[in-house]
Amino acid sequence: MKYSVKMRASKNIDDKDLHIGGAEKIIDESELLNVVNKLTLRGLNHSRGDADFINLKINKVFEEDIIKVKALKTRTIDVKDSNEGLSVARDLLTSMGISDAQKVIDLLVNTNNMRGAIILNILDFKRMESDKEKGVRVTNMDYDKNKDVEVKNHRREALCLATKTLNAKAIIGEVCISDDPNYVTGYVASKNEYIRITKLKEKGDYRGGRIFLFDPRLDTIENTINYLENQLVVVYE
Ligand code: PML
Ligand code: MG
Repeated sequence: MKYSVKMRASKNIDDKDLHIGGAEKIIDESELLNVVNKLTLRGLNHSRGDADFINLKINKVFEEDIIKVKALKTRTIDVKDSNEGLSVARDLLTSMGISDAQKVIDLLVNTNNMRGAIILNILDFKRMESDKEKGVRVTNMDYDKNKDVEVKNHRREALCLATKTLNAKAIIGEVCISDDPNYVTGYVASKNEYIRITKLKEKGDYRGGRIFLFDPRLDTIENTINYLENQLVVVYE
C-alpha cells in the first residue's frame, strides 16, 4: 500500500499567513512514520523562517492511479548576475513563442508569498487561478527512487514539479524564481527541457514564485488545474 504525504508550513506575522514551504511525497506504508517525522522537521527549520503552523495531509493511494513520467532533460546557463539571468529567461520565453515575454518576467519578479503558482493565459496574459493569493499548488508527485526527505534539494524537487507540470496538455512552459532567500538559481522549462539559470535574484530576497504558461487551445483550465492538483505522478530519471 502507498500513501501520499503533503506538508505545508506557514508563519503568522502581523495576523497574516506567511508561506514558509511545503513538500510532497508518495511512499510505501513502511516509510510513513519516518517521512512524517522528517517532513515535520523540515517545516520547523526552513530558511524562510520557523513555522507556527504545519499542515500534514496523508492519503492512501492506489498504484493503478499513478502515472509514470520521464524527467525533463536538464541544462544550466551560467550568468554573472540577476539582470543577465532575467534577460536570458526572457529570451528563452520569446523563443518558446510567448509574444510579450517581458510581461511574464515583470509579473514573476513581483510575485511574493504565494503557496502555489500563477497560471497565465498566453493569448491574453490574463491570470487563470480562481484564488489569486494562493495560486495553484501542484501536489501528488514524487520520484520513483532517491527521494529526498530529510533536507530540501531545490533542484531535484523543482525538476519533479516541472516534469509533472509540463506533462499537462495545455501547459507549454514554466518560469520559476525560488522564494528561498538563500537560493538564487531559477529555471525556465518547456515541453522538452528544464533550463537552469544560475542567478534570477539576489541573495536575501524573499520574493519568488512560479508562472505556468497556459495555451487555452490545448485543453480546458478545469482539466489542467485538476491534473496539476490531483493526478498522482511518479517521475523516473
Ligand atoms: C523552490 O524554491 O522551490 C524553487 C527551486 C528552483 C530550483 C532551480 C534549480 O536549482 O534547478
Ligand atoms: Mg518553496
